[in-house]
Amino acid sequence: MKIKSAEFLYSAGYPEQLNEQGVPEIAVAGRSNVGKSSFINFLTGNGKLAKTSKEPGRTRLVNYFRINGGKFLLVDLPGYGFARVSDEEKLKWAELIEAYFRSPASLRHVFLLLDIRRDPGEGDVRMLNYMYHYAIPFTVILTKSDKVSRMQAIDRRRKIAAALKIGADNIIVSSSYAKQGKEDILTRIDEILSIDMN
Ligand SMILES: Nc1nc2c(ncn2[C@@H]2O[C@H](COP(=O)(O)OP(=O)(O)O)[C@@H](O)[C@H]2O)c(=O)[nH]1
Ligand SMILES: [Mg+2]
Repeated sequence: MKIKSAEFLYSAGYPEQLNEQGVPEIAVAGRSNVGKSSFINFLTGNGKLAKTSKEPGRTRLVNYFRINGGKFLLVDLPGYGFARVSDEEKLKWAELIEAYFRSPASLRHVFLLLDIRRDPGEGDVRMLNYMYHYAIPFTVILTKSDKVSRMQAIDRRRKIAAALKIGADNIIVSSSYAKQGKEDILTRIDEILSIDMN
């Protein structure tokens, strides 16, 4: 698959604003600052599509992007694990995320992003549990591989696979900065979109 066009469609801040377009959706999840927005920009080849930030925790919205004129949507989910948020905001986040996962008619797959340098945290495990609970297929993407050596990357991939009790072949190593992993991810998207849902 080649991503030829990508455009911002809309944002949802509340469950009522989630709006299925009848087009397959692939969601991008992960803690704030893991590199979700950068990942979307990297994949689509549009550095300005999704807003990236040095300051974590700013995106509280579900952002929808239309790929190749509506072949599928990439959905940038609000991040978790940011320390400086109120309980009220955490609740709001959980309500929005659960509402999103609960109505998965169009949701085909989740890319769960994890920083290659960190062991999976509580929020990551909770996100994984959502996916098991709602039976949503997922692929783990390790981000920021430019921060480690090739040898370390292999080791981190194996360790994270063991920690999550998933197969290492369900984990793709990537770097938006070093432009690593794109072919594997696009191939995975092809596989996801080719699965017959009927
Ligand atoms: N070294 C490195 N930094 C990255 C990479 N991707 C994103 N970042 C940085 O990580 C920070 C958070 O990125 P962002 O995409 O906004 O994360 P989000 O909160 O998950 O959407 C920013 O400072 C990015 O420049 C990467 O592949 N390598
Ligand atoms: Mg973001």
